[in-house]
Amino acid sequence: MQPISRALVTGGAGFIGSHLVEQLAASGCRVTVLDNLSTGHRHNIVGLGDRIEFVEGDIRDADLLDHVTKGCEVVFHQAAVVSVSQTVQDPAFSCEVNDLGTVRVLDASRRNGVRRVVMASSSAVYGDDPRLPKTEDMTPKPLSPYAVQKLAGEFYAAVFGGLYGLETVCLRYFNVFGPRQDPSSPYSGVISIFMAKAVSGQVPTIYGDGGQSRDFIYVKDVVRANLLAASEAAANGRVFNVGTGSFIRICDLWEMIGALSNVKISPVFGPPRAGDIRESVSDIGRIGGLLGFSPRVALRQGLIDTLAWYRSTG
Ligand code: UD2
Repeated sequence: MQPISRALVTGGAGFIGSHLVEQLAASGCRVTVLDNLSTGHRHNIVGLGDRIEFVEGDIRDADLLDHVTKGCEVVFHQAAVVSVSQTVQDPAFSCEVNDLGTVRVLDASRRNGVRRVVMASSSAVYGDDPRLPKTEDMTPKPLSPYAVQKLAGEFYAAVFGGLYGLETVCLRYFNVFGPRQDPSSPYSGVISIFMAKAVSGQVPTIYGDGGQSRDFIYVKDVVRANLLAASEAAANGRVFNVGTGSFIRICDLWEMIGALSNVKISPVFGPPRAGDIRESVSDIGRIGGLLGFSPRVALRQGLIDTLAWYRSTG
């Protein structure tokens, strides 16, 4: 992998962003973190080294973006309204952040000679297409403002490549988990919620019958996918799934977390969540073939490491 000398990470104080910042700084890269701290936390990047500059601000601020993209080789665009439900409740606000903000990131990048922008997209763009696994050439069927916004970001990325020659790569994340994922909202990732319940001996709620499946990928593997996307020539202009190609059902997930944390708590079952997708699993042939990516952290090991982190902070 080519070393990156200078990078901007939008949303760098958030869950995925902060792991990316940590890895970039460890490889010798100078990193600017742009985060408005709406869901990120300063403490996520404290102590990660003196190569990191933190700028508190918003991706809708064009002047600020102009300033922070100057001299950057790569921009990792992670900042977004990440809750699907929040975009359902407030489509206009989330459109401003996720669409206008993304256009501003791309625009500042091309004006300041950034070589490549790596963008966080989502498996949400597939909607409930019943065909499995999800391959990048399926026609997207967005079911929420969030999915539309992420898909629009992908199209803008392609257009900025075609019109201005800006290199872009879009990564469709499946369900990402790991340390620093905040369990405090009802819309937090299920693993963060289940971990918090297991650590505090509380009863989890499973929405629906628990038979729904997800492809969970450990955050450090997602970081590696980002670094490959930034450096590999073959990535330019492409969209990639970032998952493991495997899945687990939600009821089995709770059993596994219960066993790893030595708790025997039966979950309660609530009504299915509106808009919940039943089955989700990625095909990772494209990212494997073009970028040589395959996940290294098995679900069980990732859960063990994540549990240790929740124990240490809880
Ligand atoms: C994930 C992403 C979302 C979007 C979407 C694409 C997260 C946090 N969200 O949403 O941003 O990309 O994928 O489709 O990664 N569940 C329970 N009990 C709980 C919490 C959740 O049963 O306390 C279930 C939930 O009903 C769902 C599954 O667990 O079936 C996963 O839920 P999630 O919120 O972690 O992620 P998801 O797939 O809805």
